[in-house]
Amino acid sequence: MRTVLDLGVSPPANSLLDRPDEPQNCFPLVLEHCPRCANLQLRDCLDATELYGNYLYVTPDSRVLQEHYEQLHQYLTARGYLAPHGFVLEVGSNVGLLLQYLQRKGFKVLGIDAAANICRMARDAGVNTICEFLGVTSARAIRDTYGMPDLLIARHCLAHNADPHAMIAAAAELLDKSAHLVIENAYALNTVENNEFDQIYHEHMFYYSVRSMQTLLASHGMHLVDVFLTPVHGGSIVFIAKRKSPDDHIAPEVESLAVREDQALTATAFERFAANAAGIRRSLRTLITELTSRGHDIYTYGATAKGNTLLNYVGLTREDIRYCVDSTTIKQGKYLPQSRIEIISEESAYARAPDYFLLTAWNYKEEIIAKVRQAGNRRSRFILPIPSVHIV
Ligand code: DWN
Repeated sequence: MRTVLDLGVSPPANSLLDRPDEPQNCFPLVLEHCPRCANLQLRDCLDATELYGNYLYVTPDSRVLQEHYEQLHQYLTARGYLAPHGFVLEVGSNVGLLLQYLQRKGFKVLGIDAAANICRMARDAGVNTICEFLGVTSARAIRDTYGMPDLLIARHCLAHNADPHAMIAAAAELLDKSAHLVIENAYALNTVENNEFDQIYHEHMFYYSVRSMQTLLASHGMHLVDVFLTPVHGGSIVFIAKRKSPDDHIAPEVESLAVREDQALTATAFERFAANAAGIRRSLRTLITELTSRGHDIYTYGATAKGNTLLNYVGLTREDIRYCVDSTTIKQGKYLPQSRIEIISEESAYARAPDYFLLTAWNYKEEIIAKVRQAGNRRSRFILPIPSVHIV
């Protein structure tokens, strides 16, 4: 393994604090690359209960994500990976927004998620959700109770798993030879090429590429039949896999992306990625110091996991940033880990608008800026940290 970027020690990104003076555990955050299996991964993986025991990330009900669900639905049905009225099982289903969308489209749905507090919210929203980690045992129980799904989907979930082999082995238990496994994660190529070092946090244990996904699937008798790229979450890849059959059609995009990775994910690229992260740290620190010294007030927008990596790596705290704005009610009133910035609602922020928002939910840039302007705030400007520091 070779170290790509060492971000020091920090608390888990979603370990929000009830009080600003609350002590908290910090852990190393080091990204490494394995030339043998092409994996980009964390050197140290935290225990799942430390990360997901009482999980505070709730999928936002955003226009961008609803459009993404529609794109997923269109792609999977148009290419024959999902038949009408099929049975969809989602792993890491959170509060069930995707499953609610598919339910409205006539599919039979079931969720499985490890966070008990989140599962309760999903069930309250009418989505049948099992509170478990997906493994071979829970897979067999699902198969015996609900039957075999036509499609198993894991959106931004496999990478959050210290043992991806356990989840792929569980998928192999659940899928017959005609069913498909859909895995969506932040794409390693986007992370490295767009300087998205803030995607590095303890939940993101793996940063998958076509090459690394193929290696993982092959050890379970599965392979990729298709892939497609989407801009959500700063650039994600949707892998479509199944149990290997000799007559499977493999979309040409699988190999063409793999070849592009061979040219892009090089030692030089990793060195440039680390240097650019350091450059963003310098630029953002300088800008914030300059703005605050001139009496400007700054809030962050989005109590995001990636925002905590950004703030903690740059060294920004509640001394620099007055508030963090977030639409998630269970986050409001809490404090960001390490920076200890108080989280307030959008409504409170609009009532006392800052000079600048540091957009730590930059992946929703258009949606959030439009929301702020529609709320009547034409004054605040937005600092975007990725792919380089700039103001809009
Ligand atoms: O992999 C993961 C991705 C998919 O989501 C998880 N490990 C954790 C999480 O990462 P994140 O926290 O960086 O994700 P988001 O979806 O970028 O978080 C957006 C945050 O911004 C949410 O807390 C909600 C908030 N938000 C808001 O306040 N107003 C979002 C929108 C769209 C808004 O209008």
